[in-house]
Amino acid sequence: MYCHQCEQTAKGVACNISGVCGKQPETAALQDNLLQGLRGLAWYANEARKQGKRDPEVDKFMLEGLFATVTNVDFDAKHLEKVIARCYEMEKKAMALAGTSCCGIGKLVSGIKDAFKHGPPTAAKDWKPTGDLVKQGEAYSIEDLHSDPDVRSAIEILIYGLKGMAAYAHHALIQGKTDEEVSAFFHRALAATCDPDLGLMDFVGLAMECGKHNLTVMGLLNQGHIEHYGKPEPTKVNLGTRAGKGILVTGHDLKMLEELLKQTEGKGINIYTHGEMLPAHAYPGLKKYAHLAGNFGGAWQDQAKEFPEFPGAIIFNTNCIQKPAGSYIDRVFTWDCVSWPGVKHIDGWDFSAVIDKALACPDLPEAPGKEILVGFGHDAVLGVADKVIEAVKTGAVKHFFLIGGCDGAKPGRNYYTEFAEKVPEDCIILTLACGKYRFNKLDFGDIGGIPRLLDVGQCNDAYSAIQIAIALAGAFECGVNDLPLSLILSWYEQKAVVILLTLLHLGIKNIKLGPSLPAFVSPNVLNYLVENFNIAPISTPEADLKDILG
Ligand code: FS2
Ligand code: SF4
Repeated sequence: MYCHQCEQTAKGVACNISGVCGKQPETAALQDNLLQGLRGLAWYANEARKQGKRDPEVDKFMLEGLFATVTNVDFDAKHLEKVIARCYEMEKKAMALAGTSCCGIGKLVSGIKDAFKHGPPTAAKDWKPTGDLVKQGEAYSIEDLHSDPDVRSAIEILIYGLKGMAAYAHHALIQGKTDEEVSAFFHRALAATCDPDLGLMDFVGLAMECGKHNLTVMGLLNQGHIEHYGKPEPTKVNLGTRAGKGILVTGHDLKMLEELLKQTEGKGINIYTHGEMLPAHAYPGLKKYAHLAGNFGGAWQDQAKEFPEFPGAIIFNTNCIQKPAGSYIDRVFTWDCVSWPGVKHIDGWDFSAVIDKALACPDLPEAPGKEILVGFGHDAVLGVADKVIEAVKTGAVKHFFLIGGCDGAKPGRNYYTEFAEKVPEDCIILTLACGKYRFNKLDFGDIGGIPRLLDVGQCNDAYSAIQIAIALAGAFECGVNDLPLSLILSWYEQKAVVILLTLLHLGIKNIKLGPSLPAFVSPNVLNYLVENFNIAPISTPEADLKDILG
């Protein structure tokens, strides 16, 4: 195996024995096999689209297939084999749509010969999942994407961006939102990775375009959430527990939470959020359920420590899952794209197995905890825009810091806690995603009634943070880069990669990124990012604050 798609990759180079995340060589090979299949599928689907033909089933599968390869999502070899089999079905569909036979011979229909001039590289074109899928997967490696390390780096950035965008597009689809241009881009961009004639700047351009489409996708997801659950509003969330049965929901999918809330109503079960589900409490359409009791625990990497302390049932509706310990594995469920071998899996919307498990588990104690504030999406923040603008004009607020992104297990992430603690008292901190658990229980006070810590939401709510920045830039009649706003980002997996691409697409400069730089960014590609966007690795909170505030 050779995987370096996430921040915790072994020795900062690559996981090549087994994954630091728990991914075994067998599942790594199956994911490589799947990616190869998806590239071939994309190539044929892209050819079909050039002829005005598309199939929503193929489009939907592309999201599921890519999502299955995102860090901390699918660790289950049997499940991955099924996804690969489905990929082959979809590829045959796409081939038929494009006018080729499904037998791999590549029978060309007259009139589209030019479109097939190059064709996907042999391996992708002839991809056919037969025999030993692990062995077959071992023959494909991201190291073979291109012989030039810079081109390979740019292709990898594109592929990881597509993976992150697929996760968000999948959530948006569950909310009933899609965009044809985005669906077409998935195929066009992944098909491009099969084109031997493309060079470095082609892939850099496609990566930036990926950032643009991801803004659309995050916007669709935001729209879906608001249409279904109302605009997030500032809301206090209790961090303790209530006496009675409980289910802990972790992940990003709000629709899954809503269905569970409906199905548990009146059953004496309290629902708790974990990790990236925390912002759910701010939506009127979700907080109306009296048994949405509070938030339990912190970010994803603390699950092995925290889950044994939660006596009820636990369900993962997206990443980040870690190997469940024996003390709680029988209470864990995975849903939809998430899978772990030996863990009960649910597809669809019937959560009776989770409910039965929760009812059979011991009660949680009555132990009210501290309350924290969530719900500062763009509508809430811009609702008090006059106050915020006035505070900047009078000098009461000197600077805004967006300290956002993923949390992770590797050392070095205390930087973000220390940074937040050292932010001067006349500055406001915006935060989003799971990295905020490093500091969201600290007291930051307020400036003239504006809380100094504003939780914008989940990682996908980067969309909301962007809307806030654009509105402030409009109010101050300047560009976003001229605002008294600095972005201090933490990355871990591929959703963070695509958010970074979105920020770069918007021309946002001077981002400080940590805790370490991605192993898949080659020195020359890094130079390009530094020269064009002035991206810098984090150093120390003191030095970075001095650099930003002068
Ligand atoms: Fe956190 Fe994990 Fe949100 Fe990432 S819960 S690192 O997937 O997407 O951020
Ligand atoms: Fe290693 Fe991350 Fe890949 Fe897991 S996803 S194998 S931790 S690089």
